[in-house]
Amino acid sequence: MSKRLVVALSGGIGGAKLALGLSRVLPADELLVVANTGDDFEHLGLSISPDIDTLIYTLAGINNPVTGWGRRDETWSFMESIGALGGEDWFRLGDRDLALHVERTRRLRLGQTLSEVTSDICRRLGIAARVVPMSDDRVRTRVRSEEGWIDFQDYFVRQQCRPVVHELAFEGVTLARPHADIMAALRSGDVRAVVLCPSNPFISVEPILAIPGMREAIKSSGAPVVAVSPIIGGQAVKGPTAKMMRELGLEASAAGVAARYSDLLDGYIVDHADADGIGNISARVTITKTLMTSLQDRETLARVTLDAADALASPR
Ligand code: FO1
Repeated sequence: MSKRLVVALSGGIGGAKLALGLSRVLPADELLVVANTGDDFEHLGLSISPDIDTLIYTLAGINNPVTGWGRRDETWSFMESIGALGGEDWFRLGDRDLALHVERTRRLRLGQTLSEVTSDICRRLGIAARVVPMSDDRVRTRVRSEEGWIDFQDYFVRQQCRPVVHELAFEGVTLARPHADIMAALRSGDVRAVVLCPSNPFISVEPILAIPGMREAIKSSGAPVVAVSPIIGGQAVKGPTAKMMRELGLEASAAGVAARYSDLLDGYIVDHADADGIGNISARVTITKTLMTSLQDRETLARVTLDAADALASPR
């Protein structure tokens, strides 16, 4: 049996872009996207899963192309009204997006798991690839700044990443069980590649890798592990990756991200802008254009990533 399943770890907007590219170059039953849930939080009495939603809106083609998160063609009546009532309006919830949070919250309260809800929503949105939360157990990324420990979305959105990050913690991760479908896939002996999407390593990928058993299952899957650098020219395409790396005392570079993944990587996809400084990492480096602005870019980067994995898998 030829290895045919691609398992992609994704969080944030960059991750969703590559996941879309992968979904367009692979048959639906050959892609399983593992969604980060460390960014989840309770807000306005709702259970909100930003990285799951960014992923499914993107895969369904209804994401907001400007922000990357939330839905396109949105209206904001709810936000205007909640603000007028003195409610919290710093986390922007469009009217259509709000329906998803309300319905997810209702189902979770009925005892459905996050993955059950996610799977049904994907079906209703016509998404054929499998999207699986990293765990159905609660994991929450928290940030220690000058003012002590704060919730991730408070840091990322309400405070616009201004606080200096001294430490990150994934609350609950040591007790979290990796989703059974992910472990079954990784143990199937059928995995073509494990792809670490171009997301912020700290907030989007490491919560997934920190789940007990996940790293080991990836390493023993027999599949090449290929990461796509989220840094281009020493900067993150979006978000606080480079700032966070500097504040955490790490080299804010493509090589710095590779060092974070250290022994896990077999392949690393790096932008031309970072080709010089990448020489001496152990993973096999592929230099390409990693900035994804068009749909074609997403598909091309997905193909380059899969080709790199296939080259690593085939005997030299
Ligand atoms: N990010 C923002 O910078 N501002 C927002 O108001 C905001 C609202 C929002 C609503 C729903 C959703 O699924 C994501 C949203 N995000 C917003 C993005 C989110 O905070 C981040 O994309 C992830 O948590 C980090 O990757």
